[in-house]
Amino acid sequence: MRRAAGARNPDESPWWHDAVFYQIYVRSFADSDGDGIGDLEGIRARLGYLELLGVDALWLTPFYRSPMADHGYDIADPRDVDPLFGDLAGFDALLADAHARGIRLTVDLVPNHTSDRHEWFQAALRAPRGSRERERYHFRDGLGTTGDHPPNNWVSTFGGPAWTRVADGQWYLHLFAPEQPDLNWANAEVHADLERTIRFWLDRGVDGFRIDVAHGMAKPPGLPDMDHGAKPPEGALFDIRFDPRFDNDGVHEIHQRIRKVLDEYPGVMATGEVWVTDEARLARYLRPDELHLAFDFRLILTHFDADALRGAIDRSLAVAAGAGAPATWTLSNHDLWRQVSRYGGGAQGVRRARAMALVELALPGAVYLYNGEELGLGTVEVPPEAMADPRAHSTGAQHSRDGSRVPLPWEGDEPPYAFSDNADTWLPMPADWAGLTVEAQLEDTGSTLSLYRQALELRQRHPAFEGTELEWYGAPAGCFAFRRAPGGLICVLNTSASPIAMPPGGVLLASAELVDAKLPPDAAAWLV
Ligand code: TEU
Repeated sequence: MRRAAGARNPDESPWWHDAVFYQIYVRSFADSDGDGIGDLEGIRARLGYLELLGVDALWLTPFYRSPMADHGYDIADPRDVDPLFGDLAGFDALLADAHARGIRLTVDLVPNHTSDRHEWFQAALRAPRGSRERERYHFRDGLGTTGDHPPNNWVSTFGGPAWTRVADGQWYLHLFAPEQPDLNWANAEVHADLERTIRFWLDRGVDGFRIDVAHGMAKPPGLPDMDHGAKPPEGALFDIRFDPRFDNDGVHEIHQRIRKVLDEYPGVMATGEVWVTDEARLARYLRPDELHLAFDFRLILTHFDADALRGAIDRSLAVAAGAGAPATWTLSNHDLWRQVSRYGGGAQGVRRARAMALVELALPGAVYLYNGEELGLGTVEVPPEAMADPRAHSTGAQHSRDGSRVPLPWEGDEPPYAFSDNADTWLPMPADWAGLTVEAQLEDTGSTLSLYRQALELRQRHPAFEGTELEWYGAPAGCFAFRRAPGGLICVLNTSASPIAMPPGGVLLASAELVDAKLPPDAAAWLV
């Protein structure tokens, strides 16, 4: 039974403990004004779809005032809506309508950096070195007699040096694009301004935040060089032992301050984008006075292999349990290849993605879906001349994130599939998506959209999903089976090449048709 937004029963666990969040990449969801770019009114007009799909909450990517160098992750004013996406009144209308449908709304918070067009950065450029204006960012003199070498050897996540030189010869730090200068979190004004932003959106009624680069913000004293030759342990990302740019201890004090503000607003939460894979270090972000949830990207980084997936699930559960927080599962977002493509693409990619949807939605904890995964969309090959991602521009087309950001197909047989009434969408839409539109899948009981709808409904209503414990069964090679306790849901995954017999029980849902009561390869099933 859906719990009404804002009306939480204090005896129950908080709503976000097992919520299904749906990430809306605002540019790509639905365009209401014909400029070929998605907007807030487009989302409002499609809330009925989201209710039908059965998600509990939305995460909107940044829709704030921005020159859009990184499509909104470069913010010039975090307390206003960019005219491209609408206005504050439109935001309030969207929020009210979402709540009226029982859907909560969370928004993106980007504390690590601003846009280079933010008034603070513009003032810093005009001000002299050593000024209060420059103190809000990381300005430094360069190395060498003429100062024309960057202050240290850090590289930007988007490629190239993490430093850009300004007119008077100083350099400023940007861990992302040059248009995204890093804020100096040792500066009190920076703290005060984020608090203002948090209160601004909470006072309007949002239910929480997704915090961008939540392992960033704090920088090590003295900004020591990174060791470009050091290799973090297999699978690890941004390991502080090898990379001083991220996951510095000072970040936790920042999260504690954020949490203090959030705690003044009952029922609100924050999920951190924490690209830290070391278990103990990740768990620190989930301490009771820090983040409520933190994405664990292990599942995304794991290939379609039952043993490897089981290992990833176990590690995520252990981190969460150790921290006393729910696990936070996700299989895709706007930065990564869509799961259909990661698992091999084509029909096989779709089969595997459907199987993994059932695995993910069977797990205890919170789940984040990324818009379009419920349609089985793959990552699209965007022609180089159409690429819009700053990462593609600085590091090459193979690193473009555009292919996972193509607008969603709603209806009809050809682009723009009712995403917009303008055929010139901000990224071109493929000609072969007619079979993948919402319209084409809605009435088709075998469609991926129908699978997600059924799965979400069962997850929300069926008592088998109760409880936070998970027990593994013995299973044939290439397969796994787990049971939720005390609810009793059994989830079986087959990544092997042969059909497998299933444990006794009635089948609630399967990602593929059973063959002689056996689960085919590249499939998962739920039983009770
Ligand atoms: O991403 C931050 C981030 O750490 C990712 O770029 C990560 O390195 C990558 O996905 C791993 O492959 C966030 C946003 O999600 C992204 O869209 C922004 O471009 C970035 O921050 C800067 O704000």
